[in-house]
Amino acid sequence: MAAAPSRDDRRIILHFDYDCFYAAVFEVEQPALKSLPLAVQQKQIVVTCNYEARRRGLRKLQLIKEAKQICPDVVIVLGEDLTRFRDASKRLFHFLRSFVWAQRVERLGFDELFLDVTEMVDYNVDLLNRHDLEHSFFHLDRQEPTVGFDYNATQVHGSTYPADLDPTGLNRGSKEEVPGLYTRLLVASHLAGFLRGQLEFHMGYTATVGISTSKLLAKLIGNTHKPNNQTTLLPPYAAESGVESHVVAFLDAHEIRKIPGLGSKLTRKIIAYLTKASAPSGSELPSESASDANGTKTVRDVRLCAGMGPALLDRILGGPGAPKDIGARVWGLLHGVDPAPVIPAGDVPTQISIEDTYGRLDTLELVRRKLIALTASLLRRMRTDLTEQDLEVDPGPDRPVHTSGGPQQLPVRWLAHPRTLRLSTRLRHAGTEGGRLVHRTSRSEPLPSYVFSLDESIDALAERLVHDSLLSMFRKLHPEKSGWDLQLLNVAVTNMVDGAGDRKHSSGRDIGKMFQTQSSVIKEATALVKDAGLPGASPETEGSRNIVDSAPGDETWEDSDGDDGIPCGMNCDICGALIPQFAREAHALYHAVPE
Ligand code: TTP
Ligand code: MG
Repeated sequence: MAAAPSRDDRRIILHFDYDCFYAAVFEVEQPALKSLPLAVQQKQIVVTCNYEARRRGLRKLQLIKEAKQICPDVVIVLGEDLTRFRDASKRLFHFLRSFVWAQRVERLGFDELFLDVTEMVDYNVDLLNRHDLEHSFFHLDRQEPTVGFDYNATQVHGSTYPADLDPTGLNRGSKEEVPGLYTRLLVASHLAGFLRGQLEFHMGYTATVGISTSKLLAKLIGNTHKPNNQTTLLPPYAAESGVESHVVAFLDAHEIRKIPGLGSKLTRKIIAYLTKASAPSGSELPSESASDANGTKTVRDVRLCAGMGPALLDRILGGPGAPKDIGARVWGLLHGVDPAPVIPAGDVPTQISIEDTYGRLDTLELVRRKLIALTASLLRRMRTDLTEQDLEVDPGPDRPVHTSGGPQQLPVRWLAHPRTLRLSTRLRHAGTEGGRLVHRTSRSEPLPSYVFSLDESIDALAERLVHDSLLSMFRKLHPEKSGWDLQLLNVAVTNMVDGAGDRKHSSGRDIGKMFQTQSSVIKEATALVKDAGLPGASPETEGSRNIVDSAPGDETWEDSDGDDGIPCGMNCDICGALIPQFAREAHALYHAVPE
């Protein structure tokens, strides 16, 4: 067996997974649902259910019919419209990110986050008073020494792996490891506990958190204690005289297909090889199809297979299209070595657009109604994507317990102001203009600043924007009174200008004033919301014009779902809908089950 790959455990990564996310979104909207068994339905499937339902025997990806048999009083809510989940996901992302220095937070799907808290943890480890660890203070802000929370640095917060380790026997900085890995993970565990408390107190959501030194390990270790819990993977991470690496011990029991980054194709090839290798006459490298590649194999099975190491993995997995270092990379993953960085999500999208297609749209009244509906969706997306919760208010106690009555609401402010409003249309039958085939036509005009008012209802603002701007833009695009047969309408805001001059970007200064509870701060924050978009947002007098798009197809146009910063997933082969990676399994079932 080849040597274990070398480790680099300088980073500290937290993985957040919100508990039964879709169900939690409904529970936050209607707290009365919390005590009832609740299932979220897409087509005939329970995509998720709350823990009360799970206690009564329901589980994710069950048929609705089955769920009703097992638990006749289950409350079923429809979850096919993803808007509320996307909105909640963004709110939670902005909230948690505001605590993290340099905003090093990556989103994975709607309900998972990776936080790189290395800097915050190292800063706080340096400040520990070794003589009085019990009364430690975690600094959330380098500039404001009073901002933070008290904690007891003699013990790890929450669950650990292994569960029953005597901390006095722990390696606290041998040559093989990053010095003080234990202390750094311990300090990180308190930060994780604090963030979970804040998430629950302010937003009403609980999460399951993993604490380790890479995205892979943080994600996997988090899964070990669910829900509303956290787990720290304790050192030693590298094997040392007489002591097994906890990383290896932890990963060994995992099926290889559960290792993030391995993917189903690689997993199949490895299983095919192992199956053949363990057969009595197995000598040649087997072809994937020639053997039973459906069995399950653990990380341990692979690690201990004769001759296993980067070179053999290269032979098993290499081939046309495979990365050159595939063997070393996979060998690393099997040992929990995952150098993938936490990639911060972009702050705000460059534009937001909403569109819909229509079977028949040939009167101005119909166009007006459709425009109002699209504009209302657009304004809702703007409020979700372009605002953030203002944290300059009292965050409550350090680890508050969320009681009934819903989360504490924080005021919001605009992060950016789009300056331009764009309307695009597509006729059912492409026309020609100047001899070119025309697919879409667009018109852009300055976006009126009243749309940034957070006091007015979205419906009222949508009507006003359609009445004042979009209808006249439409008439300029289609001067004929009728006779057009529209297939598509798209309303967009573009030309994004950073609207938060007061926004603090790095080093946790967002929360600099967070612990100041004076009402003056709250008043200031509220005033900010009211002002946002008014002085700064007077639209530039950009020339209004019709833009003709003569691209060969519509693929050059932004997808209405594509600019939200979530890894997009793939288009479904059957219905063409864009399905996030995590939802593909459910979506396939969705088609498989009769209406
Ligand atoms: P998960 O994190 O798998 O599930 P969960 O958050 O509901 O439950 P847990 O507490 O066990 O983590 O998925 C996140 C959300 O994604 C889930 O609430 C519903 C949705 N989802 C789908 O739409 N399709 C799927 O196949 C799965 C698994 C989830
Ligand atoms: Mg989850």
